[in-house]
Amino acid sequence: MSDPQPVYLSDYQPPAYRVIHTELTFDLDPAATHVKARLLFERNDQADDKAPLVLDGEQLTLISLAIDGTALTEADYQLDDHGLKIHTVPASFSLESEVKIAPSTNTALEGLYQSSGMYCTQCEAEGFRRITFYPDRPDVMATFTVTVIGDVQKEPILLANGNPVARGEMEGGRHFVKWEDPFPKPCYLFALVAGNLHKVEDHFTTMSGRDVTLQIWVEEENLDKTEHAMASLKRSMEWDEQTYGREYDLDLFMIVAVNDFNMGAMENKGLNIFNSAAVLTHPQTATDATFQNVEGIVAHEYFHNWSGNRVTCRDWFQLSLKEGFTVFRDQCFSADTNSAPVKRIQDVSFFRTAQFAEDAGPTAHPVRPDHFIEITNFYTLTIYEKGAEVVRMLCNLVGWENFRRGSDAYFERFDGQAVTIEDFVECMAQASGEDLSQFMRWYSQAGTPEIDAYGEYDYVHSEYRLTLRQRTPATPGQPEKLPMHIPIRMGLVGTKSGQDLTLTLAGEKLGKDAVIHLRDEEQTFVFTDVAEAPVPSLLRDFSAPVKLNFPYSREELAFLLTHDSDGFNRWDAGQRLAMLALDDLIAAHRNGVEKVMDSRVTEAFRTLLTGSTVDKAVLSEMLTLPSEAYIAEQQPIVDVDAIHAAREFVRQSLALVLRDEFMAIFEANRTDEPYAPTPEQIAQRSLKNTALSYLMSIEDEKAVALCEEQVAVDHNMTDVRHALTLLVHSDRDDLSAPALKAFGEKWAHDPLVMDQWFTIQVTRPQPDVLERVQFLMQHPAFSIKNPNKVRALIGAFAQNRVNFHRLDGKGYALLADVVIELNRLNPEIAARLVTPLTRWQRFDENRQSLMRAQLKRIKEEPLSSNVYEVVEKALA
Ligand code: B3K
Ligand code: ZN
Repeated sequence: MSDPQPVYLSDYQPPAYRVIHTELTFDLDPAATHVKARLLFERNDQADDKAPLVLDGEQLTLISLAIDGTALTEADYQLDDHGLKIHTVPASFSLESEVKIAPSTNTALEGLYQSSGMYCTQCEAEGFRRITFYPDRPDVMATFTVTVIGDVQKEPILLANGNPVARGEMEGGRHFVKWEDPFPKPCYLFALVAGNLHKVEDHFTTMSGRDVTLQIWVEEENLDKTEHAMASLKRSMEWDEQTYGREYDLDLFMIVAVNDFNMGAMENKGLNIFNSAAVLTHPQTATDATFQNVEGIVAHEYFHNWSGNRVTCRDWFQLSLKEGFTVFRDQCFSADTNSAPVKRIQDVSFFRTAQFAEDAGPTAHPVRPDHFIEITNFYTLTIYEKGAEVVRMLCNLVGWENFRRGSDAYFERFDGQAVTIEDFVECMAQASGEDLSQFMRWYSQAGTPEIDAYGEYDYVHSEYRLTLRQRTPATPGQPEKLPMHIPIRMGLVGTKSGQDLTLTLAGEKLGKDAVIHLRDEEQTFVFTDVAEAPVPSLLRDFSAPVKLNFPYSREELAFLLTHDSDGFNRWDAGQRLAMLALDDLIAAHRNGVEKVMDSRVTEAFRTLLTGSTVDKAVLSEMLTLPSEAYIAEQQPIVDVDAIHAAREFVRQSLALVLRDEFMAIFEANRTDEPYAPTPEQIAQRSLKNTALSYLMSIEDEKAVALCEEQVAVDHNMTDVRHALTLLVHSDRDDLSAPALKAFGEKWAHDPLVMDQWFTIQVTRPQPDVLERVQFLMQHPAFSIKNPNKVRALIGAFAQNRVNFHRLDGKGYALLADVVIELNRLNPEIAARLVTPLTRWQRFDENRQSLMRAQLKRIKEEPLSSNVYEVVEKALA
């Protein structure tokens, strides 16, 4: 077997034939579904008239093939594992084919598969080729007519994209529904769902007065868990009209919840398919975080109707064109709907932990990669989140009004087309008159730019000189980097007044908060008329996805923490201050020296806890220490134990000194109000539970009692889960064991709650976790074939830093075992799961060799192209 080969962006060729119309008939059967296709093809003008017809097709059993009604013989075509080549075809013709597929044995969850007895599809990126022979590429867009035939009893509901146009009974207890989608689409947006589903229905009137029927389809027991998703959908539809002028286009919009799904959800035209974890909520079963996540994902998939579906990608290298833009859109929606600063803090804090790590590791790639082996491996934080940061920078660079005009132009000019990132950026350049040529490097250069900054105040001339030097580290395949165009939003905060000072640059008054543009490797910005010595507040609101180093003193950080007018940077100053203290403690731990708490951190926390200025949700974020994963990101060599010990020491020191203040915060934020996922309540719960976490870090007797009380409430999973987690993660097994048992029994029937039950247990710091994982893998609620279970148990364990990185290497071996098994069952999930092992360079030599040994063991296996690509890069 030869190694899988990459495809290159530079090899892109337009298709020789396009599909004008696609007609499909599915005769459903678990082991032998028959798919008939009638495809109307036309040769493109530019194509050679001798060009063969090349169709993708994988794991299909070919039954028949005909062109314009004439059956083809084996001499007319060539068939292999990846598709079909028909040697000669006319300029326009109809291709009729019939194939057989087996949904019940499809464990990869790509193409047509069964989940809890229901049929469903996942075609992005290249799953449609597992359904029928087709030019499976996004630049082939066709209208679709789809007939679904199923069993009246087992599949009373038969869904596909678009509008239902016919239905009827058939012989043998079968029935059919015929669907038509009038909007030309690439086949990755095709969807089919069939099963015993129940719906909740609502309506939305669009801005032009059209009535749209909204349906959420679920298993019967989940009918009471759809309210929040429906409300989120309606808010999203309204937001996209008001913010982008985008109206929904069909008369029907459907969401379906399925239990087995590789990702969060999928934006199939008119028929979004969701992982049940990304759509179902109920106060009793879902936490605040889940409520907010559901809102964001519902919005994201809905927004794709324009950014992705009406205007799609020319090829998969352009994936961030739809994903980066759509993530930016959903982030703005959530910011508008909830607390904007908290949304930004949470997004950035995740981004700086996880995307920075990706950008610094062996799988680093640009926002627009130039080659890949397996596109499924490129649904990454770089494509999604860094892509969104790049669109956010564009928006800030050209200003919202120009951005909106650029986006209108983009949707109008390219409606019904498959386009490139250049097309998008060009619309923004035209709308604003800005030169975005240097900016385009954000799409082609991988790696996180680092900026070293320093400033000097000149008392004599009242000048502040700020020097910025940028550097982007080498990444695989990209040893040399060019300077980026980096927008830096900033202010100068006067140390006397505590106020933002007016910024005057080269004689021009820029206001008190302005954006400066770093374009060269090194630039000095001289601010004049600076009346008092300032502390610079740089990269406000995280105006660019970069690492910024400024030699702040702890006093300066404490000053910014209370005086910065930018909420995001106030939070960031607190994180930086905590990081300095943590660095000292990590060093102390490593050197076996007694740990001493930095009183400046304690005093900063005291000010936060007793002051009244900050809103509760922001306060809760400010009281939260950087995560172990984020701290690790900042270290040259990751010492998991020292990081854990240092962070615990800070938590406990704060809790000991500020015990009464934390208790007062807890008490002040308890409420008897019935649960609602409102921003006010979420903020209050978050603050209260943060306080409880601190108190539990010292196992304060009263806090333990409060946890026991909170774990028993019945109407509020946020509180229950938090309290249960604190008990399980404490040393009070006498209390946590019965609580876990009761919880597991109470929720045995609910897979989404059982996922939480798994995660709570395998994220605790105690050393028994590996054995627990092994034990729980045998639990009846666990299944290796269900991606949510794998994420909840194995994925969560791999994030448990002290336990996954055990010095005996057993954590790594366990992960490798699961990867090897999943490589056969579900390569997409296997390739994702292996990620923590690929970060071996970050650890000490001992762990490095243990991690590499497991990667090598995986590489010995006959590998899917997915796992092959990741492991190959990791060992390169
Ligand atoms: N577009 C889908 C991606 C699914 C691909 C999985 N292989 C999810 C989203 O971004 O909306
Ligand atoms: Zn998306």
